Formats: sequence, structure tokens, C-alpha cells
Amino acid sequence: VIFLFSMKIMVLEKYFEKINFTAFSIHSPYNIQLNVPLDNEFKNERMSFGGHNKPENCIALQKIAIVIPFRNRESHLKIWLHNMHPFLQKQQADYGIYVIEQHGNLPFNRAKLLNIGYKEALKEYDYNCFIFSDVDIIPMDQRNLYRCSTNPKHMAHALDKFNFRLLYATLFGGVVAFTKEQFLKVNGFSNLFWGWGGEDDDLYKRVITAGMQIERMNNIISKTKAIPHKRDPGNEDNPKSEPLLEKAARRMYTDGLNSLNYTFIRVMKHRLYTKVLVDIGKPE
Ligand code: UDH
Repeated sequence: VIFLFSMKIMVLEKYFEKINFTAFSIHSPYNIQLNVPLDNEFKNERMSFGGHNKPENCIALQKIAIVIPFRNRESHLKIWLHNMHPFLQKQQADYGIYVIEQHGNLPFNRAKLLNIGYKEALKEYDYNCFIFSDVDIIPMDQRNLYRCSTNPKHMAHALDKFNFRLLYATLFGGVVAFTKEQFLKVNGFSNLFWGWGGEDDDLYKRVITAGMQIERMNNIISKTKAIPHKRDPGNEDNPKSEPLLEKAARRMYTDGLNSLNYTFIRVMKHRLYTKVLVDIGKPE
């Protein structure tokens, strides 16, 4: 029985690998380039300054803001942009790239930066889908559609560094996609997680508390590359994450988009992305 079952799985996996979404003329696998020469910038004359692009011959159903939390990761950003612009354009996406940079050397607050990205992106365009992505995560399969769905979507569950398997059932980190309505329903991320860890588990609890489910595409289409790196200075383990997580459901309606405060410093329009520099204050 076990033999027959594993044969069935293998046949199904092969079937999924062969599906070719010809409507989009996209193919698997996607050829990620990690060695990007310093002077190499993706060229598309139609793309607007600030990293916004729309498909030429159709009106996309979703307007997608891709929001990246950032500090001191220039080399990863270059690789991400070089790979992701062609990837998104092949998927006929109407999208803009927002890199939200934390000013100063205080502990990093990934979740707060993502909340800020949501607000800052909406000042520029009528986005209705938000993809919150780490700067070092790149999809390996062109069929992995960077779109929102009927439930919040987890898009980094099949990482190469974890052997393409979901590490634990409630994992919801790396890359997640929310419609505007879904993100408002959970009041965004918590603003209280300073340092590494916990904010993604908190978001998972918000989604479930709000009565939604997590969606994940199959593990083959979702194969994803995580660029290896060391832990960044200023992003040490957050010792407060466990006590915060215990009260996640109770906190969610008072801690998030509706309690977000920060100081906008400046916006910089680069050819391939919009960078917003912000002062997010310090841990309480
Ligand atoms: N980020 C920055 N700068 C920082 C810290 C984090 O830009 O100083 C952003 C960046 O987008 C990054 C994301 O926050 O992709 C998540 O941070 P992370 O990459 O540190 O988190 P991850 O869980 O890595 O992916 C954990 C540290 C790995 C150490 C492994 C040692 N073998």
C-alpha cells in the first residue's frame, strides 16, 4: 500500500511539473540569477520610475504593491530586483515595488516596516493586493502567481533551505499576500515585535482569529530560493516574542494599522523601486 501510495505521489508531482500555463506563456522552472554584475540593471523602457509597471495589452484585475522591509541589504536587493521584475512582468502584473528602510541602528522591526509600506504605497496608487516579501526570497517557478487570493496566502512555505517542506503547520513568514480587505480585517501586523522572530506567528494568529484560513499553492509550484546569509546586527532574537504571542488574539484590534506611528523621512524614486526611509522609534 505504501509503495502504491508513493508511486501515486510521484506521478502527481511529475504531472504538476509538466503543466504549462500557456495562457500566460510562462514556464517552469524560473532561472534565478544570483551573480548579478554590479552595473547590470533590468531594462524595460515602459516601466515608470519608482519600479511600477503595468501590462501593455490588458488591464490587470489586481493592483499589487510589493512591500519589502529593509536595512543594509543592498546586495540582496539588487539580486531580488534583477530577478523579480522580469518574473512579475511575465505574469502580466500591475505592480509597484516599495522598499521600506528603517533609519538608525536600533533593533529591527520587520512587521512595523511592512505596516508602513502598506500605508505609504496607498498614498501613491489604488493598490488592492499587498505582497509582503523578505528581500532575500525569490520564487523558483514562474507558475507561482504573485497574486492575492480569497484567503491570505503564504508563498514561502517550500524554501530550498528547508528542503522544500513546510517547517511547521502554522508557519506564515517570508512572503505573504493579502488583499486590502484581508489586511484591514486583521488590523495589519503587530507593531510591537522588535528584533528577530514572532511577528509572523502573530500574523498567523490574527488571520485565524479573524475567521480566515491560510492558502498555500502546491510545493512544486511554490519552490523558493532563500539567499543564505548570517544574522544581521540589530536583529537579535526578540526575548519578548513568547509573552506577546500568548496575547495575540486579545491585542490584535488595538495593536496594528490603527496604532501605527512613525516619522516619514523621505521617499527616493529609483529606476527599479521606490524607497521610503522612516524613523520607527524604539522598543517600549
Ligand atoms: N532585514 C533587513 N535588514 C536587517 C534585518 C532584516 O533588511 O538587518 C529584512 C530583510 O528583508 C530580510 C527580512 O528582514 O529578508 C527578514 O530577516 P532575516 O532574513 O534575518 O530573517 P530570516 O528568518 O533569517 O530569513 C534568519 C537569520 C538566519 C541566520 C542563519 C545563520 N545560519
